[in-house]
Amino acid sequence: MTYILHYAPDNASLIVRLALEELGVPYRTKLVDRSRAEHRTAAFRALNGAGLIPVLEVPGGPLSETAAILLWLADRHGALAPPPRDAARGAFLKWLFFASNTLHAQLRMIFYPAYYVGDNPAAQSQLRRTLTHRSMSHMTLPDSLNLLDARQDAHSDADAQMPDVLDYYIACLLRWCALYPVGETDWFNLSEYPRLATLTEDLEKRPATKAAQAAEGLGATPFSNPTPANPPEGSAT
Ligand SMILES: N[C@@H](CCC(=O)N[C@@H](CS)C(=O)NCC(=O)O)C(=O)O
Repeated sequence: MTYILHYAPDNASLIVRLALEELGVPYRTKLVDRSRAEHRTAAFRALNGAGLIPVLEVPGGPLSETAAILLWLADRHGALAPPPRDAARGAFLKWLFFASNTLHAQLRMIFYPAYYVGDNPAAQSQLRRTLTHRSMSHMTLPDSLNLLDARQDAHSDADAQMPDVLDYYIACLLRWCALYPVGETDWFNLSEYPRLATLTEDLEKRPATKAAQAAEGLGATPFSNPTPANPPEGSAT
């Protein structure tokens, strides 16, 4: 079966696109028009009850949750992740879940503060300030990025040869740290995370990244020095 990726440009679906490109498996895309809030329609919710992008249609039905889709693809195609019995599998799963349930979740809070603290601008600013300052006592965005930067030590040589799905997940999260919310990204400086910066440059050399750049209008350096997406169809927000 040809997979169907329900996507919006520069949304979490980008990570799945990169994995599909890297695997070289056939897929087609179906735009979710965010400018018309298509992800909130009954038709889209029939695919993902949470109303979130991405969805990947696979032989067993529609799959959602980015990390689950990535893991499913890696296991099904036997690539882009350590296999179940590999010694590196545990650490891979730990950081995949960390990227999904901590870093990605933190980013959602600064992208959509109203979902978490309501419409009060002061409360929203406070949430952003709290999440974007280094704390060391509880996990904030810079703390999460520090941990992921340290994780790169463990396998950076292998990365340069053959990235895993988590590398692409992290690269996209770094892209969004640099771009969103527009005008409120001062807290983020990729050079403070040198091993992650190297990862972004390595991934930008790969044909999978080039394909995604063209498909979603991601500019010349989509991870290491991103510019706002200028997609041929649809909109990022
Ligand atoms: N936990 C979800 C989060 C996905 C997510 O945040 N998707 C965004 C687009 S990047 C979305 O659908 N946002 C619309 C909304 O939250 O209303 C996953 O990992 O797939």
